[in-house]
Amino acid sequence: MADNDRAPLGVGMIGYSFMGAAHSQAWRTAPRFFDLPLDPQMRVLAGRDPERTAAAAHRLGWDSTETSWQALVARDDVDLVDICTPGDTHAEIAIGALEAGKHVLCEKPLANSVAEAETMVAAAEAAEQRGVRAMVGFTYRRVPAVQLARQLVADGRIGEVRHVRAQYLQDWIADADAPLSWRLDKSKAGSGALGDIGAHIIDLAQFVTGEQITGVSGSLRTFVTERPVATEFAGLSGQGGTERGPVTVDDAAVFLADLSGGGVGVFEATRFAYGRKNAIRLEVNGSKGSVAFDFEDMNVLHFYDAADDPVVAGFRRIQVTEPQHAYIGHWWPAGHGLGYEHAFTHQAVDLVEAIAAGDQPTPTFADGLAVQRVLAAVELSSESGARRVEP
Ligand code: SOE
Repeated sequence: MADNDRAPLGVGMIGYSFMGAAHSQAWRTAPRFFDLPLDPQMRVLAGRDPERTAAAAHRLGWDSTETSWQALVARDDVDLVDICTPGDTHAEIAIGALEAGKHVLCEKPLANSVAEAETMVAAAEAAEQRGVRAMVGFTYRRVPAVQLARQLVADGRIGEVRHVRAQYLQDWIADADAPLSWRLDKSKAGSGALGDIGAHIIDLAQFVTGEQITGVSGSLRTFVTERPVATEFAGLSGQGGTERGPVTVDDAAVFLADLSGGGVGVFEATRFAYGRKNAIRLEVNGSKGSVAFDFEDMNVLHFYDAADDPVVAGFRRIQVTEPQHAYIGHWWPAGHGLGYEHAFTHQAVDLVEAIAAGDQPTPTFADGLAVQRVLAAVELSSESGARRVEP
């Protein structure tokens, strides 16, 4: 039931795998830990398989189901459409929902191409004129330690940005016998490590520095070119059969980047870093100091102030768990820490608050398009051998 003194916000979600589960957790917890101006109601989950969708709706906490995104979007009790599907469906669903007057939250990357992303931005800008909002799901921005890093840079605490060093390291397909999934199929995912996890570090670098990537020189690799076809798959793992199929995306992406403030960046996204399960590392070196974040120690930010007394200078290990830090006051006492899932809750909170205030939530679809342009520039540089490609 909707909370009596707050207007309901009917939510419909499409897709119920890894991201669907993370977003469902966010919709369940957001109104219970944050005083929201609207009351999110988990109205409907859409999936193609009726039985599996019904089971997922029961497990994840959705009131009803539909077997098509069109039926979900058409419902009068849906005010916001949450897209948790592979990238090949983002454009048609987001544009359909925006044109139907529904707010949209779309998982990253925004689309599988710059052209698609441009059509989504156009639809979002037209919908904004009617008070309809759209956000793209770069959730790592909403980790409190990342928020603190951005604040320190914005406050000039590290001076002018000279270096960005960004890595996103996973190993879930380092085993050549790990089966195929939609993330390894270009027609579904658009690209491999580059778009799936490289997109995150591109957005993080631009978010924390407040600068844009203005040129890249990149190289993509596919180490394993065919794999067993999956007989079952969930999240990031599954079972393969005897049939084999082609890998049509990159396994790893590395690139150099120019930053709009004159600095330089080194980026690495791979699914073959054995031992690294979800290691996101960002270090920004400036003219007056540095900040460094490692998702494997996600409640901590390291900060170096070059003005410190050399006798006692060193990286400060800041526990970002004080009530003064972003979002923390709504959760636990100092030192208890947050997890991967909390950034999804923060994402839902910020979206609901923006909708209620009539503000534009961030990251916008235009922010998503900016990331898409960098992805395309890295792909072009890798394919052409061009030393520098502008996004
Ligand atoms: C797989 O790499 C994945 O699920 C990404 O798609 C998500 O965006 C990331 O948060 C976790 O890993």
